[in-house]
Amino acid sequence: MNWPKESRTGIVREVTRPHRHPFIPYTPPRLPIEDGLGRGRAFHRLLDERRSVRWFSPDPVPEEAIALAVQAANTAPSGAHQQPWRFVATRSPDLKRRIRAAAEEEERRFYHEREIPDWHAALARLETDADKEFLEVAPWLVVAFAQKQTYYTNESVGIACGFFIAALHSMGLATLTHTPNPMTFLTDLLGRDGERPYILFPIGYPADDCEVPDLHRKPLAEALTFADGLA
Ligand code: IYR
Repeated sequence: MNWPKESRTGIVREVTRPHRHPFIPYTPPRLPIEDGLGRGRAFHRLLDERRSVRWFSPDPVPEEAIALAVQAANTAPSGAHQQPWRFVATRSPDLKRRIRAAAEEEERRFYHEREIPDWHAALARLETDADKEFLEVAPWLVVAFAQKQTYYTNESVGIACGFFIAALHSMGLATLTHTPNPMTFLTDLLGRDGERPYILFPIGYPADDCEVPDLHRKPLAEALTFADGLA
């Protein structure tokens, strides 16, 4: 079926787009740049305080915090707006115990049986090992699943997870992007047939005696190149 569409120039043309979304105005008030930069600095300061945490407090975290973080994740851009993510949350001690047991089984294989020298060397500095106590101590486990392969599924779910992590941090909560490899056991344990586990997030407050490695972010000059000079 042909739908008349008025272009920006006012010319009406016929387009074949039976399922076209209706378009609505998007004209947010323009923020004065000084205010924008102020917000940008504050946002960077906030994110710069975030650290990945492996020692959690068992203190409870309300369900609403998880829902808010997923609402933030759910605003992520995605390939062809396919929104190919599903977040599955649990605080069931029994499920957490089973997830820990299955994750540790994979991690033991990774640490003791697989020969990946570069990877092991890079991880040695973080002093990680196959013990994943945090999977039972953290009050919540949330697994981000990628749904059916569509357009840019990995990128889309990755961006959603980035929003999710930032939202948790903004609420004073800590997490870890945990990816036991393989983690197909999560599909079975959480009954998500046809979905691919993407990241396992333990979520809670840092333990009172939590420590993190004294890592540093790479300098801006290594993260950003202004290519204007190349023209
Ligand atoms: N999955 C293992 C190893 C590991 C891998 C990466 I990439 C890290 O950034 C940290 C650890 C583990 O969780 O111990």
